[in-house]
Amino acid sequence: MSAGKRGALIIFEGCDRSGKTTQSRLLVELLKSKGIPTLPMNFPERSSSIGQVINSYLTNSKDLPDEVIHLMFSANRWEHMNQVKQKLLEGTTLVVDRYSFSGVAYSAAKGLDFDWCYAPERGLIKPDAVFYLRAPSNDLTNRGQYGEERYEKVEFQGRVAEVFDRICSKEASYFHKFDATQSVEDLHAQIGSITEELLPKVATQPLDTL
Ligand code: T5A
Ligand code: NA
Repeated sequence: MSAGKRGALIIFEGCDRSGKTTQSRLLVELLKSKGIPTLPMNFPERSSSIGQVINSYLTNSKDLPDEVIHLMFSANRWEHMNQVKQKLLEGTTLVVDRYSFSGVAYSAAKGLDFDWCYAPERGLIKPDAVFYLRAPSNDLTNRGQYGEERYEKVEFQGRVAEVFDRICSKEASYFHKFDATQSVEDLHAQIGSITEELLPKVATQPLDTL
């Protein structure tokens, strides 16, 4: 890509099994097929030492106070920020499965204060677009492997969805909300065309922070 043109930071958000991984993989394939430098990422990034603690928490082998695991999820994003910034400035578009909004939604759904949850996310690179895959939690329980991790309970997922909705209204300028019960192909077509319109627009804009 020519000098001065940056990549876009694109995020997928939504409840467990809403289809984020499926859609982010398809979007990465589409952009790559058009010759656009693109990399997938996901949070939590479970391979770092912080990520390994998060993984043992999520798989129920380790217990931590709600505040502590919240800050670890945030620290897991912060430890990758230099890399994110460098890739974007090099012209690589990043397609990221979950980000700060999952951090806020899951912790606020447990009863932690919304603003307290948002505070450690301030200063992270602001996404150019968030694709929010929304579905009633009852519609997601029959999808593969539901129920194996700590948060995969219908009632809890309902509260998570309420916080995602609240964030979506507050951050409406860059949130795109989709009915996640649509077919994989229909969702991909809509997400692909929004992304292709977005990339040239943001390429000359400076990076912003949350
Ligand atoms: N968390 C995360 C926090 O609490 N704080 C944080 O800061 C962060 C970043 C792990 C957990 O961590 C929490 C949230 C999570 O509970 P994770 O590793 O991203 O997060 O794992 P999950 O989100 O639980 O699970 P998935 O990522 O596997 O769900 P996806 O990616 O939303 O769904 P996907 O694409 O894997 O699809 C699930 C199933 O549905 C089918 C797929 O084939 C698959 O079988 N499917 C569809 N079926 C019908 N119609 C469609 N449109 C479909 N799309 C996909
Ligand atoms: Na996922």
